[in-house]
Amino acid sequence: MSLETDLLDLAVDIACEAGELARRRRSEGVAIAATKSALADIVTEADREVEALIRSRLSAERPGDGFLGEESGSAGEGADVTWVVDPIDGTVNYAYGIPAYAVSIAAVSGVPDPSTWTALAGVVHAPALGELFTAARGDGARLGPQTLRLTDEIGAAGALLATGFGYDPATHAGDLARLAKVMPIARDIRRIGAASLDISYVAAGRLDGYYERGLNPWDHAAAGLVVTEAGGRVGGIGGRSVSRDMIIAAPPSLYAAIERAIAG
Ligand code: LIP
Repeated sequence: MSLETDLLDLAVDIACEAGELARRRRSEGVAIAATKSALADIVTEADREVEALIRSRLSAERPGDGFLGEESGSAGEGADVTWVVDPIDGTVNYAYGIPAYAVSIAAVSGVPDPSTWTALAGVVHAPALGELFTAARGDGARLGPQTLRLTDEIGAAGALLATGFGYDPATHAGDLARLAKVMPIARDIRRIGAASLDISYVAAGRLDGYYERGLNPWDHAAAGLVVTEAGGRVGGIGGRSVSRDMIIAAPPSLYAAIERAIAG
């Protein structure tokens, strides 16, 4: 066993417990607890309860680690290992009863900043869909027991791409202009509504590629490792790392094509 696989085993155990709680709360009915950055940016009581469960389990099992969560913020700065957590990614899907939502838990070393961290382990668990994407650094990526490995070939019809749009209506014109730039290389577009699943689907070959502006670290920390461990590339534009400015996840050749289309 390695540190990475030990961290992954813990993340999987916690993600499964957290996913069951999220699924149970969904079946009992969802209460919107508040809005955040915009009217459309909601948080449910379940988001808060699931993150509290994850944080409590991690604190009990690894008290010296840091934490960065979508709902409860950060703690433990300077720790060797920091957990980057989105308790329910795809919150709007979750609130509407659309099953495309996931518990996303990643362990990273160094400052929990996508431009500098080293992702060590990641799990993306979609409880309503019964799927578990996992990756440990240097140990590959899996969907359940199945090893994931990307090919760098895109069909003549073009790439099946996914993206998303920000909660702030003021960003929609730019997002749509960017989509118009990318459409010439796409056979079609999907908007699934949960970045962690979008990115994991690239690793599984369900999508050829994904890009989005405006993501937070917890949206992509786990799924980004799933893609890189499956042989894909995750980053920004012009050699920059992932940031709120842009994330692209794709096999290397398509990554370059998406980058050219967006930058063009
Ligand atoms: C969501 C992402 C989605 C993006 C949304 C939002 P949340 O995360 O998964 O891809 O388009 O704007 O950021 O808010 O459900 O955790």
